[in-house]
This record gives sequence, C-alpha cells and structure tokens, in this order.
Amino acid sequence: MRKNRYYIFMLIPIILSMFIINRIVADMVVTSDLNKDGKPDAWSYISGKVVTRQELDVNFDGKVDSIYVYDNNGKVKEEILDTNYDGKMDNWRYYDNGSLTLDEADSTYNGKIDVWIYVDKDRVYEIKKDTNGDGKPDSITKY
Ligand SMILES: [Ca+2]
Ligand SMILES: [Ca+2]
Ligand SMILES: [Ca+2]
Ligand SMILES: [Ca+2]
Repeated sequence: MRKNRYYIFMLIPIILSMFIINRIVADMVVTSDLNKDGKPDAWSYISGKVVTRQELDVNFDGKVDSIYVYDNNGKVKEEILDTNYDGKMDNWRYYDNGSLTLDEADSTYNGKIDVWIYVDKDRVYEIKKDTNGDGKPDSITKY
C-alpha cells in the first residue's frame, strides 16, 4: 500500500515534464547557421506548424539585422531592418494582407524616425519628413 502511493508521487514530475515538452514542441525556435561558422544567424519562431517570426543576421556579425513578423496566413505583417548594420534598427515596414502600408525610416541613423511613407495599393499617397531632427514630421507631401 505504502509502496503504491510512493510510485504515484514519483509519476507526478514525469507527467508534468511531458506537458512541458509538448509545449516546447508546439512553440519552438529553430536556429540555423547559414554560413557554417558555428554561430547561429537565423531564428524561426514556430507556433504549431506556422512560422510567426524570423530573425536574421544577414551580414553574420552576431547581431540580428532583419526581423520578419508573419500574419496567420503566412504573409509578412511587419519588417524591421538594420540597413546600415550598426546594430540599431532603422527601418520599419508595415503590411496589410501582404501589401505595404507604411514605411518608416531613420535615414540619419540617430535613433529617431525621420521619414514616413504611406502607401495604399502599391501607390505612395503621402510622405512625411523630419528635417530638423526632433523626431516629429515638419514636411508633409501628399500625392
Ligand atoms: Ca553563422
Ligand atoms: Ca548583423
Ligand atoms: Ca542601423
Ligand atoms: Ca533620424
């Protein structure tokens, strides 16, 4: 009798760890080493069977410079890029159902966005610029 009870207690951590393993399999990160230098340079975040996010180190300097966020249909929803590879993101692109809607850039690489490009059905309809570097747009052009 005593022995049986003991075994039940032994099983609890085993059952718990099985649940945890299932969770890891359902929500996982797959890393790749594209240039085979022994360091990871691509990370795919997978939920169920769907890739929700990808992070890449395109120039292999150990810093992520390209992030892609995907919607439920597998289309890019958000793109975040470090275009000059200084370790700081400087370009944010937002998509609606796979079409670009807003392209924001820190073209001076000072940590503040200074260009906002608004797009509707592949057509640019408005561009805002911050020309004095205060992070707020002061030039607006509509098309
Ligand atoms: Ca690598
Ligand atoms: Ca990089
Ligand atoms: Ca940058
Ligand atoms: Ca800037």
